[in-house]
Amino acid sequence: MEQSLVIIKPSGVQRGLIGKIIDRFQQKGLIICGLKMMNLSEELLREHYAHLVEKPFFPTLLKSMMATPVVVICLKGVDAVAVVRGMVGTTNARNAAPGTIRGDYGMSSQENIVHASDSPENGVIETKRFFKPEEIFDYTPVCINFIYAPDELN
Ligand code: IDP
Ligand code: MG
Repeated sequence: MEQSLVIIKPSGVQRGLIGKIIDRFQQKGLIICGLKMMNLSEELLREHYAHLVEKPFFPTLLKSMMATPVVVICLKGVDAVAVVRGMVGTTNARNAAPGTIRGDYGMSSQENIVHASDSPENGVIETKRFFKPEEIFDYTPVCINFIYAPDELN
């Protein structure tokens, strides 16, 4: 199964959406294998957003991501990265489809409520970036055979 790293950003924390966002992923059938609140350092954000450090909006993005603690979540599932990205919606929340987290709760490109890994490789890298090994839990929900058919669970 794939891992996806989700961050409930300060925009989601301040807007009181932590519970609603976690609930959506649980209801979908994704398995929560890590969950905690933390403050993000500039050093960690420069690594996490390395592809954006030269962008003009990077200083305000940094400030925004450090405005309050965030909630980091590691989700597990078959094709979890694509499933979670689909549930999150496009970067600019104003254009995000209704039914997605950004589409339902956001009005901004920057203040877009959540982060989600963009590839299976980054799901693994980002989980290691935000969680210690002992903070990730490998367990199987008792209802696993009602989430997936046997042939979907390799
Ligand atoms: P993603 O979060 O949808 O994967 P990325 O391009 O990886 O989008 O950008 C990371 C984050 O940087 C976005 O979620 C958003 O908070 C911020 N960001 C991206 N593009 C812009 C922009 O044009 N203006 C302001 N903030 C942006
Ligand atoms: Mg991204």
